Amino acid sequence: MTTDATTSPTTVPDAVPDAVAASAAYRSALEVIGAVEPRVAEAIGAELADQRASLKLIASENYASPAVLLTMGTWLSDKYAEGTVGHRFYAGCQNVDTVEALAAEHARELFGAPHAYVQPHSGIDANLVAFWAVLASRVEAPALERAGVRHVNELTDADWRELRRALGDQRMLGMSLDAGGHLTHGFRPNISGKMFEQSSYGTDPETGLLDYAAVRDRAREFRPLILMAGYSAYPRRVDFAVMREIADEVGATLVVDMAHFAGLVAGKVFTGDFDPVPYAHVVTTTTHKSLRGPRGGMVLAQPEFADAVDRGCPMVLGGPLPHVMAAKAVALAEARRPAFAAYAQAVADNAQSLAEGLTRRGARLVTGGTDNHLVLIDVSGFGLTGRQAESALLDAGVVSNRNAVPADPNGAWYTSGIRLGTPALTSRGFGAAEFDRTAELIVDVLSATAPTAARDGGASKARYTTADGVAARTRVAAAELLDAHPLYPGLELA
Ligand code: DSN
Repeated sequence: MTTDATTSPTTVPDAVPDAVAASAAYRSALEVIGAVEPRVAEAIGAELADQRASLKLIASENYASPAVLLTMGTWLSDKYAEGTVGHRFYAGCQNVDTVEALAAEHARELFGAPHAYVQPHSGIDANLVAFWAVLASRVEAPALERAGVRHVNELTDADWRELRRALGDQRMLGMSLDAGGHLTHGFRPNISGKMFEQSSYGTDPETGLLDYAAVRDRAREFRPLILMAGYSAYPRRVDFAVMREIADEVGATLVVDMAHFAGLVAGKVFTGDFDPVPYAHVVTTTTHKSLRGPRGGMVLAQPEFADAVDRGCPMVLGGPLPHVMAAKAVALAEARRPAFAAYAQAVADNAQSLAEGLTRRGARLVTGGTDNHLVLIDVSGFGLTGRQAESALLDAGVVSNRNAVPADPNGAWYTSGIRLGTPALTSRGFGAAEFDRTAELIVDVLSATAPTAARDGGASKARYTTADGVAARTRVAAAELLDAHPLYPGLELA
């Protein structure tokens, strides 16, 4: 992949997708699919109906445009293209070269990054590419050879220890899971927790806010190779200028996982010290969350890491998905339009409205509010676990997910929190009033829900009951909101 941003800016079209044309395209596609396996065609249609009918508040989900979705259903999928643009292990990659180069160019221009690698299939993949790139760029080659790696599945814990030792016992410092960090930031269930000796920084127990002085102290003590920043459940901005200062002071490489808030960076809601791109050595992201693209990942890098990042496939990635890279190009082109900046600002404004609506009605929020796209309710204030709250909300047509809160007494499975995000419903056109009404519905359901005893009579963290009629009433109210803001307006499958 080219590493400089010297190409002339791509022309970004302003036309909005035509619902009539999209309807015709999907109808034809479903007819073709249905002729082979009607049950799959039916499930695709049912998924649209389900998505249209649910109040989707999962902070990591969104609705990609028909243009992005249609791009994935093409014969670009049929091409193997291991390697990089102009340097492939397969013949006939000229069109894949075109779409990959376009996606990378849009990414560089959108984020102001010197280098972009658009092959990762997911956020975990993007992080793996970044971690190997840092190891490859900063650890001497003889150490890698001495590791004598066998097939990864055969490695025992002792092997991993040996491998880590051979790599010089490299360390990663990331945000703890219960403070909102992500399991790919060095935690045991993920390979990053085996590759690196890991330590975490948390948040201030009083305020719930990131305590930069504590991060600095921990970094000085732990001396990580990688200082990891980014989160999946922290409802605040991060000051990346300070994080870079800390990384520089201890000789660490700053890797920022912006998967959750990439849309806010793209839409210039997070600028200056809150934009990770100028400060991080390497930035990773998914493309399907607030960025509203296809399901996939991406890496942005400073020039010194570019070559190593480009070795992502085959080092840690399978063959690139050309149809998805093409869809990334389309989504990134969309994100460069003025309308996307307005969308991103609305995502943040709506999160404020949701947070204020919840707080006003008595819900306790971790950190007391939000300045990004998500809020985290501590549902212990309602006498519930996250699991009970998640299920009760789902019964009422509100789709959310349970999430640990800092120092969660209920652990990572039952949890004490509910995470809510605004990207998806903002894509449907919800504004401040609709999010305030959504807050009212959520508090109604949580207030009307109580734990019930387990089968053995003891306390249950999963069982609950909601007062008669509340779930049904909420479904009706949610349907009113959803009907007023249709998903893919004008798109008709029949
Ligand atoms: N699964 C994503 C989320 O929900 O935040 C992160 O991997």
